[in-house]
Amino acid sequence: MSTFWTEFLNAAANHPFPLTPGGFLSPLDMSPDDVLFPNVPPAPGMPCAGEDRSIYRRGARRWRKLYRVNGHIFQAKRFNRRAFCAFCQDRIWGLGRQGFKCIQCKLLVHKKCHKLVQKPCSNEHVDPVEVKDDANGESTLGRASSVRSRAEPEPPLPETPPAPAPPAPVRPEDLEPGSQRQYSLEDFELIRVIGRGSYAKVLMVELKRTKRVYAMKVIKKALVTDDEDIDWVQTEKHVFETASNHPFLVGLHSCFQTPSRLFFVIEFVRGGDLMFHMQRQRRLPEEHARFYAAEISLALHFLHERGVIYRDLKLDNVLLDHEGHIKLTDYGMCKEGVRPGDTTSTFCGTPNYIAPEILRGEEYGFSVDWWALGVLTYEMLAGRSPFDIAQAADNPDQNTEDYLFQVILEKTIRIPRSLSVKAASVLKGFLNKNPVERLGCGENGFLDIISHPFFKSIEWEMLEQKQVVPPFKPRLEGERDLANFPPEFTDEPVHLTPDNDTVIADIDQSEFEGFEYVNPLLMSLEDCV
Ligand code: C58
Repeated sequence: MSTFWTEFLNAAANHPFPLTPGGFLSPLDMSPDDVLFPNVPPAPGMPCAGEDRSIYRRGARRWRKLYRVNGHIFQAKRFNRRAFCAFCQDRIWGLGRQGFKCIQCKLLVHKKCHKLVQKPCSNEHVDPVEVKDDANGESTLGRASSVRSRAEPEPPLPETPPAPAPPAPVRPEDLEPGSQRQYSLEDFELIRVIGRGSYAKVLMVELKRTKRVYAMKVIKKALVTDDEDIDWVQTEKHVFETASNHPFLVGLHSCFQTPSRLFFVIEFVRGGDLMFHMQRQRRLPEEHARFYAAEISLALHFLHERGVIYRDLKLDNVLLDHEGHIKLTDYGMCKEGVRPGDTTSTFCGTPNYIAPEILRGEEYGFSVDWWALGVLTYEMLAGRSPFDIAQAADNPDQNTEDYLFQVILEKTIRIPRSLSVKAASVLKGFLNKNPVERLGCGENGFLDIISHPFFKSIEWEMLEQKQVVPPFKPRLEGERDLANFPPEFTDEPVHLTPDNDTVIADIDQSEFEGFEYVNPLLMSLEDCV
């Protein structure tokens, strides 16, 4: 059995006319093209004044794994209602992704039975790229969602399915005296939209009681309740808990939910992101790029040591605090529970930063983060992506995701001659297409990074204690200065659309039980106000 993705990529690479980029784009990713320039171009399709087309804000996506057996194209699925396995006739029930469904003929089987299916697919000739969403709103190829393979055996099938427990929101008055109170949407004033991804919208908010500002990541449950996406909400929470102990990772204030949404309240980092900073600077002096790359390395290494692959390093996710130190945000793509040498295989990330081993459909580990750091460091030093293709904008065939993937896999990376030998060497080290030879991925792991000549002037211990003065201090007028924020969200209304009863009726609220959380450390800080 091969994963469908491997085959699909091979087919795409040999395809004379590129498959539509829409085949890859997530239908959830429907915000207008996330380009950053508010100006009007001289003519449609022309770049705006000062526009650098190499830098786009594009959301990360997860691709769903598809398994091909006997003409069927199976996708992991969670079944809330009655479903019976077409192979063993038993009921498909249990938590998590307990079954597989063919995206063509809709055949349902247990995950454990899917390889044994003998009945061929009745609908074999449907081009998977052309498959449209069916009436149930189920996704087709290209929808941005994750697959996390479950190692545990299937739970035994109960005689009668347990009734889903009703959601149990905890009210402050229900709590023991002295325990932390929970938060709700009413506690916050929504100030403005500051970011958006395939799954989430991010707001700047104020906690009314303390007037403190936070970032609030809002996720619609309807987008995660389908299929196997639930565990990444858990992962995001765990990573937040881990991250609270590190100076270069954003920490979590609290979590709460409404019938339609999940909310992560995040410590607010005020200096904007590296994407915004780069758009003003074009390219950074080596000294500056070195500082950021070194702080990011420490953050990644911290996560790796705790079994987490970050998987979504990009300029938009590197925030600058008021002093100019970095903080990584967005743990929505993380993979947790990875031990040294362990691998995973979910196809995910943001196209420009996806490592070759992911594109090749190979198993991968922490190596993908060091690749992404290579791409990001290249962007800082060169002012453009290493995979930028001149004239690509004019040639529609070269403007597709497939073409980008082909370039990442095959093209030799050109390092601008203006860069120093050490900078060129660190870029070549991180951007090695072979993860085994890549800088940071060998036997010595992180040691090879900290001892690389490019980082010679870095005092790593001082750096981790924020004892090194950042090369650039974001200009901030006051607590709520918006000068460093991307302008594209300025006009967006901050309100959340009212809950829709029919959408809510389809959500299995039991999936989100226990989501509420209050960070005790941040809470006690608040009480000091
Ligand atoms: C920043 N790229 S999680 C805006 N986007 C985000 N900002 C923050 N967290 C996240 N303090 C995002 C996104 C996430 C997932 C979906 C995609 C967007 C954040 C966290 C903590 C500030 C921001 C740019 C920016 C940075 C600072 C202020 C305003 C805008």
